[in-house]
Amino acid sequence: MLDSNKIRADFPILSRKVNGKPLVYFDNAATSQTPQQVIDVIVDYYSNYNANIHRGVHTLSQEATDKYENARNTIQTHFNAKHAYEIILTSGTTESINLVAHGFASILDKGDEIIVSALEHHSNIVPWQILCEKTGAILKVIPMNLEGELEMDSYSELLSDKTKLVFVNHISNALGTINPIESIIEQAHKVGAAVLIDGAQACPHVKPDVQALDVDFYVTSAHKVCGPTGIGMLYGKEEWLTKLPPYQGGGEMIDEVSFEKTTYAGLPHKFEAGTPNICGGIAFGAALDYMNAIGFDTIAEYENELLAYGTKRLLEIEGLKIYGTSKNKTSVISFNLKGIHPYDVGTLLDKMGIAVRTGHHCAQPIMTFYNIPGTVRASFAFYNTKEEIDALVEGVKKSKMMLS
Ligand code: 7TS
Repeated sequence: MLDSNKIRADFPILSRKVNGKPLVYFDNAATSQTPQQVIDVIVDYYSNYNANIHRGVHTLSQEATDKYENARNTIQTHFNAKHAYEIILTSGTTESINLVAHGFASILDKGDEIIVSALEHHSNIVPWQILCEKTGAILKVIPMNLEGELEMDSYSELLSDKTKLVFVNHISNALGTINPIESIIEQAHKVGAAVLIDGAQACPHVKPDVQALDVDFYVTSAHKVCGPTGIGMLYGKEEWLTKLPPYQGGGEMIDEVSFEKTTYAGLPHKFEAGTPNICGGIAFGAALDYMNAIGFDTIAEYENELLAYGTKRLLEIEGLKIYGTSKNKTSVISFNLKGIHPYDVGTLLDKMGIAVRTGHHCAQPIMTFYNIPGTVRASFAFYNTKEEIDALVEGVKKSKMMLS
């Protein structure tokens, strides 16, 4: 059982006020908050052993290198990757996807097909469109239904021996739908296509096992799992990472450099040019340690309770419609009030200290599908409470009265 009072005490920001009211933070899908345990790790790094890594013989550099590589091991264990060198530390999900898309430019031929889903964040759409422009590959889209689920029959029909790559999010950021990635991966592999799963929204809620999934690439950002911004990871199977060309050239990613010919470093350094976000990498490891100490089963059980309670309570409000009604979803509730713009609701909620996100959530094709400008999105984390959901419901009721 999750002790929310004890957990909330770990997050200093949760006791601040916004506009004179206690903060109710329901924008967790955009970024999660940071516990003191992770803040302490960041302070410790800059207070005690800030140094560049992989290159100094001095003590500070060695301490920083050890902690950074330990963090990579923590991430490897968390995702159950076979090798630590299959974990590439990047600036986040967006960079991880761009790295793979860049690499596939040298693999795809004109007329090859790549498949995306209708439920994607822009960062899992635009890099592939750029790839198609470069290579002449063709982008196909798995359609969605009104519940916000993927049409799996259509997916099966889209697959063929022309399909080279499929990229789908594990969980939709705009609607919370949990996609059937096991089946998506299995079917893609049957036609010889590789699969990239965007786990940015999944990692706060579940613990993916990349070997059990047999996924080729899995990407995420630390700031969604109680870590800092500007750091994330790309898991790639060794065979794929070996095949892909480097993404950026620079220091760290080379073996030997001359003006005649440069040879590249082995994994993971081949994809880690330049001085990385050292403190961020170490804090990413600490954030996963923090969440694992609570336990992902405990987190999921608690968040499911919040989702059920929030859904029931919000639906008590007349004229409120929820977008994304799959039975398989996480603690994200996207909604609108009839005849009222989501931005106006979000602005009034902020006056009451309640942080939600409004707009298209970087998933414009979903909004186009529902023919709406955007939604109000309340996304719950394990440190939220039912009392905060009550405050949201009261806030939405008040907003409705003021805006009708
Ligand atoms: N993919 C998904 C599914 C996401 O939700 C996000 C960020 C990204 C990719 C990009 O992650 P980044 O860390 O590289 O920026 N999603 C959101 C959101 O829903 N609101 O703000 C950011």
